[in-house]
Amino acid sequence: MYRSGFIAIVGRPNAGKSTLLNSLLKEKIAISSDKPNTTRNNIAGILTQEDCQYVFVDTPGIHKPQQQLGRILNKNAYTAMEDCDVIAWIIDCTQPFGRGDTFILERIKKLHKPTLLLLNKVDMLTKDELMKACLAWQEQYNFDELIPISALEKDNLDELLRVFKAYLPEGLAMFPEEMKSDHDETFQMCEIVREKILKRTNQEIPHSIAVVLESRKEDENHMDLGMLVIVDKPSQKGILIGKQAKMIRSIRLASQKELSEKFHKKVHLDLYVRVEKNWRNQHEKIKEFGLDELDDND
Ligand SMILES: Nc1nc2c(ncn2[C@@H]2O[C@H](COP(=O)(O)OP(=O)(O)OP(=O)(O)O)[C@@H](O)[C@H]2O)c(=O)[nH]1
Ligand SMILES: [Mg+2]
Repeated sequence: MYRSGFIAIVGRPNAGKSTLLNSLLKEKIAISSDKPNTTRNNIAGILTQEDCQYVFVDTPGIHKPQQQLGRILNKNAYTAMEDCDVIAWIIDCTQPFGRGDTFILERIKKLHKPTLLLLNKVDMLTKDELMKACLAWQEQYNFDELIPISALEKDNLDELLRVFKAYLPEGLAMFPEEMKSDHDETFQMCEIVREKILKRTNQEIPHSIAVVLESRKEDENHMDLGMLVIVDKPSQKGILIGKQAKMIRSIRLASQKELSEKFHKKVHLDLYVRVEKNWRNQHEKIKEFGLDELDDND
């Protein structure tokens, strides 16, 4: 019997959703970082096996929104939960159940779908601590399964796949076997640059940037890319460029390196920084930067 279906990977920011997606696919599909709300779009990772096609959907971390962008990020995650066959709620098991979790749990209760709780980051806990965490989480809800994993160390992921399969409906593959993700190259390129920025900046800057591809020219061995980095305050532009342009240079070089590796070509990247004041509260801008894919104007 062939099985196929959608598994929504949801949870609070920083729980390890994107790391898990990449570990399951054995390929970098989504960017990750230690900054909350790294992921902004729903990103499918498709794993096709002999008797099963898993469509994992990485989602933005569900959080208390401060801006319109935040509300749209939550909406993206909620939509994935509504559209999936199985919910994989991933939690950072070094953190106790908190207020942020109650919002997610309320949604889960309403959906009446198979829900697996993935206790992630077990590499940070002793066996005793893990046991206590499992007991504490079990009290919150009647989960179909509790599975301890380490997305980073790829611990217990074979077991996780085995369990997921049991909850997927019978059905044919929905995507061609060679298809690994539902996002195009432009998206992946911009995300690589955004990740390099997230890793080098702090506080408001990681949340305030957007990256847009302006130009792409290439031949067999070379690729010339021009990208726009949007910030939402003039002061952020200075920080991003840095003293003697050191910061932007470091972002550019690290991005070029990864882009060259990924696309098997020598990449030359130009970066321009532009201020779009308060863009995170403007729906038109959010859409323009590709962050509201659902576009139902709420
Ligand atoms: N020790 C440990 N760290 C992990 C594990 N999984 C993820 N991390 C780290 O946790 C941080 C957040 O990981 P992400 O995968 O970006 O988290 P996310 O849930 O996608 O976060 P958002 O996209 O912001 O919602 C990164 O620094 C990861 O390296 C794990 O199993 N063990
Ligand atoms: Mg993520």
